[in-house]
Amino acid sequence: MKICLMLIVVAALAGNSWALNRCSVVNAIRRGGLVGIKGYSLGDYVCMAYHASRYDTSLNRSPTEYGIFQINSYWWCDDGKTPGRKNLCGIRCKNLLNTNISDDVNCLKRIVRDPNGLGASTPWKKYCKGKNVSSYATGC
Ligand SMILES: *[C@@H]1O[C@H](CO)[C@@H](O)[C@H](O)[C@H]1NC(C)=O
Ligand SMILES: *[C@@H]1O[C@H](CO)[C@@H](O)[C@H](O)[C@H]1NC(C)=O
Ligand SMILES: [Ca+2]
Repeated sequence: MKICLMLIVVAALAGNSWALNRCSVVNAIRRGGLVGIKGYSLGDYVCMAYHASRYDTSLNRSPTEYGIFQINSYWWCDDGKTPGRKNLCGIRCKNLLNTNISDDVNCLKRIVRDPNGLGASTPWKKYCKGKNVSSYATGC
């Protein structure tokens, strides 16, 4: 049992080598001035990041979704390959895969200002919308 638990812990650590801790995500979102836009709370954004990527900034699970917020390459960034891409954030998608998320947060700000707001994010709609998300933001 002990060995089994240890293996799980080691696997979890290895799998999350690019994951930020929750408080650095909280602080980057705070600094980015996202809180209060259209009434969204800090918890909404952190909940969205958690469910989109588990805070893994290197996540590129589908060919068109990039980084901690799983930002889409059709609308928001340029990956040099998505047909018809709009690049409304004016950034390279690969810059959404490094551990500095200040540009990711800026792009999210642009996304949230669009009519759909955080409704553009499936993880937010599915796991955060209408829920009590305050615990994602506390203690940092
Ligand atoms: C993170 O990136 C921004 C530009 O997107 C830059 O201004 C800032 O200095 C970078 N921060 C660190 C710690 O490298
Ligand atoms: C949300 O949950 C927190 C504890 O996680 C609690 O303190 C708070 O009262 C709750 N807010 C609402 C509106 O239910
Ligand atoms: Ca980045």
